[in-house]
Amino acid sequence: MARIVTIERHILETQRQHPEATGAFTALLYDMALAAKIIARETTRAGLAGVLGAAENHNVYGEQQQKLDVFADQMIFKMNDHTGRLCAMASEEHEDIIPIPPHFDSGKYVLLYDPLDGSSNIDVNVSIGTIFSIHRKVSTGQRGTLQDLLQPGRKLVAAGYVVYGSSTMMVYSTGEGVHGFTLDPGVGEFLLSHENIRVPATAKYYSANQGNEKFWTPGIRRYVKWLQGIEGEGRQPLGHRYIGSLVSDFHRNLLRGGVFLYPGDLQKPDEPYGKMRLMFEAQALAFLAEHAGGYASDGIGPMLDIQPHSLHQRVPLFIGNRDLVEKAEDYIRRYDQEWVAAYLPIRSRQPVMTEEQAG
Ligand code: P6P
Repeated sequence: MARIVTIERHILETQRQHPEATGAFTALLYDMALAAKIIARETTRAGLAGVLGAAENHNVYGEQQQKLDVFADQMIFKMNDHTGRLCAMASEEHEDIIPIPPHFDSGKYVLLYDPLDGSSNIDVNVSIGTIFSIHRKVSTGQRGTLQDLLQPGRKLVAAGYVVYGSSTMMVYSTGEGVHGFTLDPGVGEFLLSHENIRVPATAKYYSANQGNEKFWTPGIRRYVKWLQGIEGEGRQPLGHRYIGSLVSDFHRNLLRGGVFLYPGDLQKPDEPYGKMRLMFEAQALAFLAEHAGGYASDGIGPMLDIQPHSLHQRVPLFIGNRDLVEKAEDYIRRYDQEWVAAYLPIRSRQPVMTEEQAG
């Protein structure tokens, strides 16, 4: 009989290799797994429990919040606010840093999360996902500050996602490989199903919203033609797969090989950075991609080396097989100087923090 490894057991075994790691880190990952099980249950019942339909309030991007969004956001907060493991949190659904309530202890990690990415897909029963990442506290004060959140991805201690699809899977890494667990609803446990995931050397797919082609820069247009085997000598075309739910597109490309791209463009010259959120989507997935042998870039350089300047900073995202992502950087270097000139000054902005926020 195959070894049955629950996520708890796997986290503990991984942590044993880090004697300096306290149980807090293990428990924090366990808490995320528990939140995922509860969100999975609600997601499955979404069509039935009257959870569907837009909530009256909107999120910071002006997007109508789906009730399941609100539920997932609150679930993750309530699972983590009292444990004493975190000194602060940040959510894609909240404009500012989420402090730990003063009557709870403050801990040595910060948690950033997108509670339910792709929420516009809820009503049409398309897979959606939760994305999370964990940084160590670096500020000197008692409680967490913006300085603890605005760290480059290279400093992450862990990241992961949950994909609520045909089955519910949780994929995470603490820097020791990328591991996938599938939820056995009968038992209510995540069981190890994909140990040490590596991006396949040969890619099968590219993922892009072709509906945006009219707005793409010259370099991106040529790059996608290259992916399609139209440009470039004798290339085999990649299949086009685009679900419109980042976690699902990323997950498929991680397992089958491929590249996901959401480029910036010059529709609005002062907003050349595209749609993806650095702190709630791109950093976490870039951490996983690199630890699975892949790579992630904003088209200029490694996503993990970008020094964030604001919590809701958006970045272009190219992520998947390293050779495919680096090819995107080549095309941008060669053909998109105008776009680069518009984007670089924004990319290199310094964080704006008050004395207190700088910890
Ligand atoms: P578009 C969902 O809203 C999301 O943030 C990601 O999950 C997804 O990859 C992307 O937006 C889809 O965006 O503009 O192609 O619909």
